[in-house]
Amino acid sequence: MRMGFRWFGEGNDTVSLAQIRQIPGVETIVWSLHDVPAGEEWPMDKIVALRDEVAAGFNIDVVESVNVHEDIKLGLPSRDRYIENYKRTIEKLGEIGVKVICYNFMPIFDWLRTDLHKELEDGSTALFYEKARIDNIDPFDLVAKINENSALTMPGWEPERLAHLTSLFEAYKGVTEEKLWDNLKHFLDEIVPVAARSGIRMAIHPDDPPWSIFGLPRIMTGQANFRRFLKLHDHPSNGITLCSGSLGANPDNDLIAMIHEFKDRIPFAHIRNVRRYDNGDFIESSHRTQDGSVDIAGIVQAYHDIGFTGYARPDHGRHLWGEVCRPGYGLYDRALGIMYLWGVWDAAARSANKEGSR
Ligand code: DNO
Ligand code: MN
Repeated sequence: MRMGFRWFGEGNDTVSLAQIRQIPGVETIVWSLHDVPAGEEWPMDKIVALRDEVAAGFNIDVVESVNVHEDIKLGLPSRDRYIENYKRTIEKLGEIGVKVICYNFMPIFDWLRTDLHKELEDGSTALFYEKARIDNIDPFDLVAKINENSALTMPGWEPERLAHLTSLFEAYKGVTEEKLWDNLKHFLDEIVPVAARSGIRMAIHPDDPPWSIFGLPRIMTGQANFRRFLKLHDHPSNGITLCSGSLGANPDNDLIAMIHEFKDRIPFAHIRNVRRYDNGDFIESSHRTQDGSVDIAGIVQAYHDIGFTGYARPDHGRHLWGEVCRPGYGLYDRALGIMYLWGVWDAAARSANKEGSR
């Protein structure tokens, strides 16, 4: 397991590279060009500048995300141009040595929460999803609320996309789940060969939460659908970002079973916990198994059991000790999370060695 840490770039993140260097065992900066709109080809000078900034202390092997333009997901004729741009971006990232590109195929929204600073019993705050509010809210009200509460733009909530919400919702009216599958297959057939030639493994992120919201189709939701996804374009460069927190919001998802079934197709793991409530709400709790509903210790053990050599990151964390940061992306809880993941991993390694020597 190679440990990574997501970093949004100088001036765009409250955490510094110098701070990340002091977290034990972090080798990889998980990065992106956050100022390039979805659909545009990434400029080489910006890619190289980022690489040079990070390269002194870390590798730049994982990019999260190269966002997919909405016209690709909608299957519009204009997708061809955006797919070409996507391919050029993959090639450029391959040239500088990137190994994994994380992306998602969620219509309109990326991850969705109703409260970015919900207080937990211990006084820390975390991202929270209140099911009844999503079921009953007009999406336009929700967007306004989130923009009021957050000083920073969240990934996937780029202003240029949110500004066109009405027309986007109109456009998705005819897009069924099956149509979305077709559009995803078309995209994969175009880009996976380019990724393979560039030495890159594509890694789709699950939908978060893993169910339909506001009547929009969502398909990357669980084990059966991931099985179908991997067969859509059956190649090692077509892989998964297995996110335990996104998938773990649905109690039917058995993460450990997925790790075993998809073991050769997981170039990137997001490892975080969520606490689920009976009414369908969930909150992003600390990484420790006992603190949430997802067996993080069991998941790390499963990665160890399959001999996982891919990249991992702690994904989101709570906001601790008064830290002011990008929602979910503070320093402290993600650093604590990493130490928990290493603790379980190292214990698994020691016990495997002991068994081996018997
Ligand atoms: C949620 C996060 C996501 C992720 C993007 C990838 O679990 O990891 O915001 O970064 O969906 O495209
Ligand atoms: Mn994730």
